[in-house]
Amino acid sequence: MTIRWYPGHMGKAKEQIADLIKKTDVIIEVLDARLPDASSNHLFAELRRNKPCIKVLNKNDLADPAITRAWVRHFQQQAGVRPLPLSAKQHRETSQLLKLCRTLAPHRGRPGLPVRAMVVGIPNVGKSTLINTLAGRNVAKSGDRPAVTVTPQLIDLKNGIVLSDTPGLLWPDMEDQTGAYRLAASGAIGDSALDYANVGLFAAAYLMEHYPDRLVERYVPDGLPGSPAELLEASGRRLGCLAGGGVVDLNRAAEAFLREMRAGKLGRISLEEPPKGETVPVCDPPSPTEIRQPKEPLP
Ligand SMILES: Nc1nc2c(ncn2[C@@H]2O[C@H](COP(=O)(O)OP(=O)(O)OP(=O)(O)O)[C@@H](O)[C@H]2O)c(=O)[nH]1
Ligand SMILES: [Mg+2]
Repeated sequence: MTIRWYPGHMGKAKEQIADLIKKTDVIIEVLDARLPDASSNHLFAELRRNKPCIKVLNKNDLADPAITRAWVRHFQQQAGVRPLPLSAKQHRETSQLLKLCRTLAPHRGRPGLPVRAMVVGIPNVGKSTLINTLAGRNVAKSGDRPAVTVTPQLIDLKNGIVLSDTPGLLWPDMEDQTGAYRLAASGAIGDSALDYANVGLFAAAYLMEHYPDRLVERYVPDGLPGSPAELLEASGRRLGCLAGGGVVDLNRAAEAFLREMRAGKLGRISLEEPPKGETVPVCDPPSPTEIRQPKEPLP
């Protein structure tokens, strides 16, 4: 099944963002650290032109640390881009972002002349959560489903920085269907536009190839089965997704499997890696705070 999701409010939001960007000093593009390329909307690169851009690799607490380090090196090669992995719920990590905003807009940040930073990204990557953490209170509505924010909102942090929260934006033609399936697996696509069984099979196939031990540990102690469908059947049985007669309900099994993966129950997992064989120029390594791992044990 082809995945495409471009609900009505996104067209209007695109125009509003294009307008707002003219009065913006720094663009904060929030990506999902588990799928930084699939969660990049190339429209933002076009709209921002030469303005400085911080690419926040959010949900870092859920992503594979080694792969995130490789993505940081990848983004360091892009002109005008500063990558910053973090977890939007962690206040200490997000404060780095404000420092970086001030550094990138040195001509502003004074009373009456605040740094104007716009937070953009695809749906459900954590834009509003990030703003709430930076503000220290719930000023923007957030929730665990895509398209919670549908209109832009300005938030004055009263510390020389004004943020704008914006609706998550996708693109109408999803030609890259592998990317679309990664987005769906991560939770960025509305339920109405996807078929859970297919997305679950896609995620199961990827995890069987890249993280087989995690699957064995959680669902199949006797060893990996031969196909993604059999894996979903085994996980569905473990998670109690049964239809009549003790048969596993594949749709429910796929939904439960994705829910577990998204919540980090399988440990820290990334769904894509930077292009192989990339020549990485010698440059400053990411600062310890950029690659610091959370101290909490894996779920
Ligand atoms: N584990 C984890 N969850 C996060 C993080 N940041 C946000 N979330 C969760 O991701 C979900 C989406 O967060 P939102 O802040 O509403 O995302 P958004 O980008 O504003 O989404 P839209 O408004 O729909 O575009 C919520 O359930 C958040 O709790 C993070 O760093 N780690
Ligand atoms: Mg939002």
